[in-house]
Amino acid sequence: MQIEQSETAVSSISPADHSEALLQQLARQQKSKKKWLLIQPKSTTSMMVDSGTVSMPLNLIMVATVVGTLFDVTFIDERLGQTIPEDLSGYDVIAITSRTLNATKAYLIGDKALKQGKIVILGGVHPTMLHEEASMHCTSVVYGEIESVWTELATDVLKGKMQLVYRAKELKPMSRMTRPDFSYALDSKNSKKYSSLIPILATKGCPVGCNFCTTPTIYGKSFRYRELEFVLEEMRYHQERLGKKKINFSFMDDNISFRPKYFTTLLEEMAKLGVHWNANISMNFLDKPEIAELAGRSGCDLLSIGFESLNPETLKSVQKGSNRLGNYETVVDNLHKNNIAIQGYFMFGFDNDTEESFQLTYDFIMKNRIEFPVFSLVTPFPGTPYFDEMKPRIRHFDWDKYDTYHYMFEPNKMSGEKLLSNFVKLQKEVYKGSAIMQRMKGKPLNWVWFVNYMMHRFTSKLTPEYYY
Ligand code: B12
Ligand code: SF4
Repeated sequence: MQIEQSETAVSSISPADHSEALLQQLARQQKSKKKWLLIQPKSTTSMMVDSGTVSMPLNLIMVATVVGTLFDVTFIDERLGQTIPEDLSGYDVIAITSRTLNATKAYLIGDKALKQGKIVILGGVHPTMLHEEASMHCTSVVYGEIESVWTELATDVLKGKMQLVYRAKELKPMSRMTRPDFSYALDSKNSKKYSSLIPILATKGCPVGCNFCTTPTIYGKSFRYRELEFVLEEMRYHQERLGKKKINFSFMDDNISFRPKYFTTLLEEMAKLGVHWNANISMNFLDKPEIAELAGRSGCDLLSIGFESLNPETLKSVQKGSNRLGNYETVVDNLHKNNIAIQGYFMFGFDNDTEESFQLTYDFIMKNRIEFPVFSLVTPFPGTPYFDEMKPRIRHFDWDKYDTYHYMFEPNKMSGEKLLSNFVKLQKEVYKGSAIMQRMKGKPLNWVWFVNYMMHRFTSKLTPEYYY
């Protein structure tokens, strides 16, 4: 197939060329529907993030849902052991999602598909942040969400005339977001390896603006949300599909509590549905006991909180304005009183970190009985202000290592060796049998115990060499 590619770096699409009506007309003229192969590549990381039970990729499911309105879709998730065919002749478009940790893999697939003359589309966080790099391995890059550029992208696929980058001038309201069609993932081979948690999205964006996070760069200060009724309708749909009330949902939102009124109304409504849920959340208003009480009543089992650091200077340096050290213990206490477990994220390797930082963190975790502590090494992701600041000091630009478990730069107040030996020691200490018992005793017998068991096995084998 002959694919034309415009010379312009970013599409400047005129509404006349790309109206919805034109798209529908072109779609009707397809002799047979064009075939898209959507791929979730598996990274090479040896850490637990991409193996064993994996979460359903809501990003690719949403892409499939949008693409499936006009085209035939085949869905491949390499993390489930599904393989990409060598011969791609059965497909017209190969569309790949990529974060930084699987960018190298995504590029390899893209290169192979280009050699076979396919339209190759790259999307996801990494191609968005580094669209010039990504465009060397594809026909087109989608900047940010597919929904906001779909009319243009689909029209061009049908015309066989692609732009280098599709970037929306303005983001579409989330009210126009279609309910994700999970059958793409659930009907695919080995789907039993997916976690039973159902990913769901109520809001997008986070205006907090931490300098190490990609969200403010991609979506700016925007914060959008779906009408509550759509979110609840999606929950009811899954309850009916699975024939039970108690469904476990996992919110994929960047910061679900950013609009307190929206969040508390959502929780009130969820309490009536009898579902269970977990989410990423920033701690800014969890210090209010009534919010934690409402979260518990609405079925919240676990909240993932980026504590990041116990050092106030560090919190200031990364512009994590939502974290107040003085509130940490109150937040934990409020959640625990309502039987909400905490997945606490802690980062090490900041310039202000010293050996003492590890002991402080250990003491905080043990005293406050944090159920599921997650430790990562500070990783400046490309495209963020933090990456630009740290670039001269970064040790490698091999994207396979951008899984937050690699030693990226030497902090100012500690050698790399000391950083890693303390990092390993802390994980082993927190996940040794007696420490697990101290943190978990009396807590509900659920998957959080299992995670601790898995982490125990995993951390007992860790050595500093893992992180180089
Ligand atoms: C929820 C979440 C998780 C969940 C679930 C992940 C999952 N299975 O999807 C959990 C907790 C498991 C997780 C884990 C990790 N995460 Co995370 N996570 C997120 C978060 C907050 C939301 C992702 C999401 O699902 N959003 C909702 C979906 C619908 O939106 P979306 O992903 O943006 O997809 C849209 C567009 O990107 C686009 N699109 C996406 N793919 C494609 C493909 C094509 C072809 C097209 C056309 C368009 C397109 O259209 C989609 C639909 O609108 C993001 C922040 C963010 N906003 O991206 C971080 C984020 C993706 N995570 C990040 C990181 C670092 C991690 C971990 C390494 C953390 C860790 N130490 O364990 C692991 C790695 C997991 C993995 N294997 O990828 C980073 C990645 C940075 C980077 N440059 O790669 C992010 C961006 C946060 C940050 N720090 O900036 N994460
Ligand atoms: S609070 Fe979380 S989602 Fe918001 S900018 Fe900071 S790291 Fe990103």
